[in-house]
Amino acid sequence: MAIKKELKFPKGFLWGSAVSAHQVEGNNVNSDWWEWEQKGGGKEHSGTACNFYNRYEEDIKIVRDLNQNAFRLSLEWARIEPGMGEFSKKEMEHYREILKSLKDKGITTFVTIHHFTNPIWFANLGGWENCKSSKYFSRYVKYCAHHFEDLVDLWITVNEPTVYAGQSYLLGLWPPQKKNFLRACRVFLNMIEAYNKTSLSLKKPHGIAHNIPRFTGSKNPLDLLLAKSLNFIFLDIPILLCLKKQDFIGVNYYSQFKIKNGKFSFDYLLGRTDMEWPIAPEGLYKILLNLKKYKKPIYITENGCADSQDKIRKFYIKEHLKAAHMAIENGVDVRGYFYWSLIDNFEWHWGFKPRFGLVEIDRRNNLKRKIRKSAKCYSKVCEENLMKP
Ligand code: GCO
Repeated sequence: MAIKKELKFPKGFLWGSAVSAHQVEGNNVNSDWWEWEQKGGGKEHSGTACNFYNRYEEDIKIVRDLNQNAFRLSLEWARIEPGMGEFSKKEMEHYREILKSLKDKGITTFVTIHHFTNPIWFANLGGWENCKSSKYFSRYVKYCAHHFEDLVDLWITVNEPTVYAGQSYLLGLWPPQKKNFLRACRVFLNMIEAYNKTSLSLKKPHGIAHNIPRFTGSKNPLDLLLAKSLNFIFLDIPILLCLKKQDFIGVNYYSQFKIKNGKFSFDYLLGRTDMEWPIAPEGLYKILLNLKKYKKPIYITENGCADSQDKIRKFYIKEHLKAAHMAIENGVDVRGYFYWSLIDNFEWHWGFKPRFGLVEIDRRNNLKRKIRKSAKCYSKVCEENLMKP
């Protein structure tokens, strides 16, 4: 649906993109994911990924040249604390260089402390199932606060605890590939406990990036009840469990799912991504309206689409920004939007095939960065803080 007037966003709105360490850096050899990949886990090995570890300066220049005023990245626990209680000065300095490069360009730093991957030593102690996991994690967060907080503007302590617990302990798709509902619940609750405990060490504003899908139902009352329950489970429960501690709510939104005769189905009215996820900006609008009751600032910390040919990305971004703008006009305190992702990257057990990047990575030509057309459209919105019809 074309917009009739310019959509102006609030003054100081953060416009950015996001990446995570394991998905872009390369050679994350002390992590549980690397070890799992070595044993044949997932479709592909992350290998050098996008070599962001060595090419971060080039990518940060792209962030600036695309008029983004903010950037979300993650610190890699397995690099910073490769052995239990042993911290790497070299890696600490490496991350300081990245953060300094962003700050020197006037880019707001949005830093994730845990984004799915763990040090091997932590995994060998039972990982997030271990009742002491929040103690081990607290030591790491305290170290990050002490060594990075002068260069961090906003913290995300944990990225998507529901997705991590679901993929790794319920569906068994990610390491350690368990399939047990109670273990998944324990992992989720330990991650929430870790967030609540460690937030005391952080002085800068902090929150969790919640993956919040939207569920709708058919006219059948049972479908509607199931959709309502799923929305409560995926939206309200994670937020209520850490509401007091959160300075803001991070929303990772991708798509909407319909419950029909008790089963998941997809409405492809507005099209679909390369991963067959429906394009459903209405879901983002409904989620943002629903979050208003919590009276916390909101950042859209991830929103994006797998689109290797760059056919739908411009439409996808515009439709979701329209949804965000409509929520803002309805009094929702949305303060920023981070497109997932800056560059094509390692999409977990799916490997490198899904292409989410504003910037294409040519994996056959030395990981050459190629700015996609859609990136330039988004860049215009970032520059003007408004979206033109
Ligand atoms: C997630 C993660 C990202 C994904 C992105 C696309 O939400 O799963 O934060 O690591 O790559 O969401 O699936």
